[in-house]
Amino acid sequence: MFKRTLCLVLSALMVLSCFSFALAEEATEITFPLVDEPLTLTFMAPRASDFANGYADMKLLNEYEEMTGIHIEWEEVPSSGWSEKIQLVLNSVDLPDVIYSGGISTSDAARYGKEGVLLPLNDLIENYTVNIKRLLASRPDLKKLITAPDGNIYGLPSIDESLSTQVAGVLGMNMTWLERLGLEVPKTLDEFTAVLRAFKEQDANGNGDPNDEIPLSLRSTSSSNRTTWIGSFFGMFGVVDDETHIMVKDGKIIFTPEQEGFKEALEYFHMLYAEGLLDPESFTQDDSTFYAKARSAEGIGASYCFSTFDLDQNDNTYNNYDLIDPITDNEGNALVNLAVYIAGVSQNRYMITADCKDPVAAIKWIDYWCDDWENALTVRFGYEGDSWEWLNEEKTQFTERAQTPNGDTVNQAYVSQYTPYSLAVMWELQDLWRLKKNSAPYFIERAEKANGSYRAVAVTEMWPMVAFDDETNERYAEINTDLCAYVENTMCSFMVNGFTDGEYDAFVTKCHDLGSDELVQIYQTRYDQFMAE
Ligand SMILES: [Ca+2]
Repeated sequence: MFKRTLCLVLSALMVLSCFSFALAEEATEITFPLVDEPLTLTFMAPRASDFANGYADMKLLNEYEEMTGIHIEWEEVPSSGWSEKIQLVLNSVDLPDVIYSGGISTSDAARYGKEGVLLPLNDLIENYTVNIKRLLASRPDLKKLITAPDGNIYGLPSIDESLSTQVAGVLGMNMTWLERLGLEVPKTLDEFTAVLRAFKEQDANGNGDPNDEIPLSLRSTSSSNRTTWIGSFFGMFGVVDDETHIMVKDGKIIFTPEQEGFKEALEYFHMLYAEGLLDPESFTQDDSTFYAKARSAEGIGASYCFSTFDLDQNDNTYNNYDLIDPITDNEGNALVNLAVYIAGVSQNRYMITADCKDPVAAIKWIDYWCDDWENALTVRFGYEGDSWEWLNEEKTQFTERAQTPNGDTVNQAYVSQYTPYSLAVMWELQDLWRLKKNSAPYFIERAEKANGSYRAVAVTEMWPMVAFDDETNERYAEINTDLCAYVENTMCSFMVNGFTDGEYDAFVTKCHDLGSDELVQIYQTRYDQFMAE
């Protein structure tokens, strides 16, 4: 499809070039090339550890280069080190033209925008985009969410409103191990613990070595963000957590370490750690290490995962993983976290810096991929007819294919030869996802499970991750940076080393000393303002 579009566009262009004056009117379609003279732009972007190719070698991006006349020099940063690196870059004099896919917080975007490091995109969107302008007009909720307190938009979001992205994480379990040991799927906290112990003690992977099982392994999002996944588990104790350590309950902002259940959750995970039930690498391993374990003959017992991700990444040679319902406390209550305020919106995934050689070309470059239609699917999944396809001529239904025509399995590694896949910046809105027929059975099962048993017990309120005004943001950053680092380090230390009641009290006291009450007030004021808008 992409090639066909390219040919159509190129031939249309030859005709159109004679009448280029007509394009001075408001743009209603995108015309190529995007520039009159060849242009080179530098894009800084995160590279996932399991990318088959770098951006510069991705076929789709290379074809787009011919189409646009814009050569991209990609400056890749390993995903795991993105947060640290991008802060250094934004504080340096050596800025790329565009910051692609990796993202920064809304408050950082507002601050760097105010400081003139990032360009406001409002006029560029208004005057030079087709898709972005149209979609923002149709989705005022999105526009409100991505607009900084000063009225400017400093970053474009990447949007994936597929139903499977609604909740923060789902629990995957090794069904092969359960069957081998004749165990039932656990439903309560006690049953879950009993299963983990059985995994450890009864040679669950069946290799004759009773000491090599990893009953529970967790992913570590990044070196500065090691507890996001484990926070999803805290629902078994009546509280959920993420890297902000801020939640909303009955309209009130709450600081999670002060909530009932938080301490019990840390005690529980320390118990798992001390008994050898929790993978010691849970807070340090990157995705490739994690997935290698899950796919290996030895396998893992359980983990939290994205609902659409297979823990074995479509390779069930040794182990068959499946999703199970949320684990409840022993009274039958469960709680899970939502992914984000508007499900599937990742903010500030495309930012143009003050040093950009050609901001107009840069905004046009991304506009093409944000069409909420075939281009959005293409940049995410690859070519139509290869890794996904329309099921009828009217294009009212599409499906992801399990295999390409070559017989290759369509998985992340395959797709990432062609496109940035999950790191692509695209706008896939709900209306597009409603056209999808799922081919791989686990997609349907997982989406249903996530939207059934998980969504049913998900929190109903959430901090919308909007930015603060400049003055507030300075104070917010002063408190938040140190406080979050302290909470994060202490959580990891408590789970690994254990803690006494006195040490926990000292932890909460130190959080107060670091300004947790003022931080809650800062969030509350902005939350009230946002809800009233
Ligand atoms: Ca074993």
